Amino acid sequence: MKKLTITTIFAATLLLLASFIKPPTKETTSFKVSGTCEMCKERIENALDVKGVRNATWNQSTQMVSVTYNPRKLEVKQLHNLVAIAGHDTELVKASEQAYADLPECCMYRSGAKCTDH
Ligand SMILES: [Cu+2]
Repeated sequence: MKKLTITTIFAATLLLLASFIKPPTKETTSFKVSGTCEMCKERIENALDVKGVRNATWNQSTQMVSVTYNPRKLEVKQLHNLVAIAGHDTELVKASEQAYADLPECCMYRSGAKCTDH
């Protein structure tokens, strides 16, 4: 009987420890993403609309995107890559020349473009 109790306590302790070691399923990260307008905002946020991302919001005036994601499914670097593939430079990953060239003219943030009509 006593042995059983000790085994139970041991198992319970292990379970408790395991629950602490497990990484969380929700984390929020913020990083800089270059863009010029509402169209950029939509493009950036759509690029981050993937499995494992709960919410992504880009702020035009601060040039920062805030992403709430599941760190068990995605790594921060992948979030940067998704944005870069859509044509926008992040503070870690630069968009390829091709991806950048595919942007509408008014979204070409590298040349200091500013959209005023939308
Ligand atoms: Cu734009």
